[in-house]
Amino acid sequence: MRFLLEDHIRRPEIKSNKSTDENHNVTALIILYTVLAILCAVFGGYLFGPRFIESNQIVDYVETIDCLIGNNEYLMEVSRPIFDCDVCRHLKTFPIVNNITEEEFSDKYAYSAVPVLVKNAVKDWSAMETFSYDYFKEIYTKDPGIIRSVEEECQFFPYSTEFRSLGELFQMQDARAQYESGEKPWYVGWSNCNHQVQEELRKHYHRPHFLPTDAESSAIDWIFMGGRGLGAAIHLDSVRRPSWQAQIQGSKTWHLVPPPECQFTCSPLKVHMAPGDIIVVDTNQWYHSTFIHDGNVSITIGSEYD
Ligand SMILES: *[C@@H]1O[C@H](CO)[C@@H](O)[C@H](O)[C@H]1NC(C)=O
Ligand SMILES: *[C@@H]1O[C@H](CO)[C@@H](O)[C@H](O)[C@H]1NC(C)=O
Ligand SMILES: O=C(O)CCC(=O)C(=O)O
Ligand SMILES: [Fe+2]
Repeated sequence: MRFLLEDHIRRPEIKSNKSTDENHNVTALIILYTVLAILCAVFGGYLFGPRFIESNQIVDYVETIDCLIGNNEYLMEVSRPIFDCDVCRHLKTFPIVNNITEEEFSDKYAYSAVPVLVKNAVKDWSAMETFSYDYFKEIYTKDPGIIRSVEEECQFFPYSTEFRSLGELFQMQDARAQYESGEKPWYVGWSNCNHQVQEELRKHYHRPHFLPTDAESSAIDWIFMGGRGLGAAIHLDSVRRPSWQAQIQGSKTWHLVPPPECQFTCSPLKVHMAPGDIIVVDTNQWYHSTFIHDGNVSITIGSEYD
């Protein structure tokens, strides 16, 4: 869940001394939210359920989207812009291309909210041979200042694990880190906002060749790592910009679900990512979840662009 809580929960007017008008707005929002929560609890299964039943993996997160997705999500639902269903009306399957030029990418995908998977898009990235649990552990723990700054300033998503920080992730036993059988599974994600680490990481990858030359890339890298059977539960981000993600090792399936206003116009989409593939998704517009397959621990790196 890569949303900025501050944007949606800790609005200044909620915390500071406020005028009566603003109080009314807050009250209205709370009432709206409560009504939505009740409607969702009653009708959520109907609204969100039927389209998912086709796929077995999906059953897990039908339950998640069924109205138990937490308070923040409602505030986000209320405040996010309406999705233009024309974007997804004709998408029956996830768009996949084998090669794409910058021009075609700019025309069709860069800012359209149409997702795309580019097969074998990673060329000569040493990340493919370098990135591993041990590699990340080494670069983050060789200097206690790094892990401290990352814990204070960057985001960490423990998903279903007990880890509360990147530091804790790197303290697990080797057998578990290597996903030996019988060990407890794990899957986490984090942003890197440390310059030293960024410099090191960027020796091993470049921005995708098809991104528009004038697109500004975020300085923040996102890494998702972990093994089979886990993944990110369905959610919507509010990072404002679309993002790309490259599969470095292992494989995962992405499931995209159009927002409620397009439930009857657009289909859910899914796509499988193998090492070397790059996916581009506007995670602010598509609800999304991921599922990691058997085999090597999945490692991805990505970033936002505009
Ligand atoms: C993709 O297309 C570009 C230009 O059209 C070409 O230079 C490049 O070699 C192609 N890559 C692959 C993997 O086909
Ligand atoms: C796991 O990764 C290694 C190289 O890192 C590769 O040779 C092997 O085929 C991968 N295994 C699977 C199941 O993909
Ligand atoms: O790759 C994952 O498991 C989740 C990625 C995600 O949620 C995102 O990039 O917004
Ligand atoms: Fe996300």
